[in-house]
Amino acid sequence: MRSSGLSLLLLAALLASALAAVSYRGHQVYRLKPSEEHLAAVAALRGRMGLDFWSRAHLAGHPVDVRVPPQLLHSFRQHLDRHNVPHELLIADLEEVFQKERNLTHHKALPRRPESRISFTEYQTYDEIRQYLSDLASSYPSLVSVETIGQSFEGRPIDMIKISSGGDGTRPVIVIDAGIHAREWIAPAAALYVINQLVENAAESALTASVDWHIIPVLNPDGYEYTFTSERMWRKTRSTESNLCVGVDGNRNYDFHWMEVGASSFPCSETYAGPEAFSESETRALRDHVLADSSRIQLYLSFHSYGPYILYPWSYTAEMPDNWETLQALGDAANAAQEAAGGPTYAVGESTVILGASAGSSDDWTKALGGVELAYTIELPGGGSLGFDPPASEIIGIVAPFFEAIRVFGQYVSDNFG
Ligand code: 0X9
Ligand code: ZN
Repeated sequence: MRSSGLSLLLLAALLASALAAVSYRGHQVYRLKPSEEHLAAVAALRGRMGLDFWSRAHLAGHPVDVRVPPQLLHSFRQHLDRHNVPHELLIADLEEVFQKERNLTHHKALPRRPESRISFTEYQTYDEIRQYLSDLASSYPSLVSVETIGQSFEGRPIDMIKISSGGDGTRPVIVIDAGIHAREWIAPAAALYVINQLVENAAESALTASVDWHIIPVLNPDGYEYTFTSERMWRKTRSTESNLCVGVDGNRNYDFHWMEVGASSFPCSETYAGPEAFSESETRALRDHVLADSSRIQLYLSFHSYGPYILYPWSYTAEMPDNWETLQALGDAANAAQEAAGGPTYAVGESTVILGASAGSSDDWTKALGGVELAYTIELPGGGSLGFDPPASEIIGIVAPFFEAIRVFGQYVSDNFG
């Protein structure tokens, strides 16, 4: 009895430690500000194991934020000094940032607004998001349906909400996904806000009058869940094809110029492209949905963080796509509208020109092989001095102006294809 009680205790302790979240105690975040002459020194850091690049930009003049674990701090700073790379310390202790945020979230006890089923004063878990979508389907049966477009590696359903006010199934469609990168929490939050406005705000009904919206708020549910339970800074899927490291970068896994540039074949890299293109069930789910509805889909938006940027293909070359003038003008109009509503300035442009190359991304594939002429990756704003993680109190201030950009996209599709 005694020994079984003891072993139970032991088991509980073991379980607790296995489930305990990864700590970022002592991790610092630096903002590098490279000019042309520093780019090589910054590039040399990219391959270094253990450094976590939060910004993908690798062009002069673009700030690059890097998370540095304690054991690498010394050599990292040495490298910066040796090459005179301008930099500043953005976050002195990342765990403190997360700790503060957790305390706020636990103590907030803000009443959820009774008129809405969702709040934008906190980040939603995967289960809460599923519940919200299914509540909407029950409450608005003539406008909303929810489909599962696939299963994640660990077997979680990947939900897509279809918002359609009618028609005979030939209306133009806008596809939006978010959360392929697990830690970019503001992206699913923005997708949820779009859903919330399109469905629950009667004043926005013009946006659904002649256009259908297919929105996947969490394309990488395993990774997203994992960032809530274990490792806040997890980016990739949770697949285990490789026995070296877990996960594949979903935004390098699409089969268009796969693995050619700006992607890694090393399984432990944050930009690991996978053992082959479409190795991940999550990217296959998006692919299969796009192909199934290809003739109707006029616009594709993939939500990420952080920028702010509105990017269009290509991400494998700096060459412009044929319709770049349309893509640029529409992106500019979207940016202008959200700016007028108090949002920040999104840099609008071709992805490789703005950020550098990253082949195998979803917008490239969707445009080139999915038959969708208008494809964008939108990098929502980060948390300023907090780097990646806008505190929950800032969600609404980010997503509400951003909706004005979505309105421009919706209006465009309605005017041109509706
Ligand atoms: O690296 C990425 O996948 C994106 N940046 S993130 O910080 N969210 O990881 C940039 C994607 C740029 N590529 C395309 N627009 N295709
Ligand atoms: Zn991303």
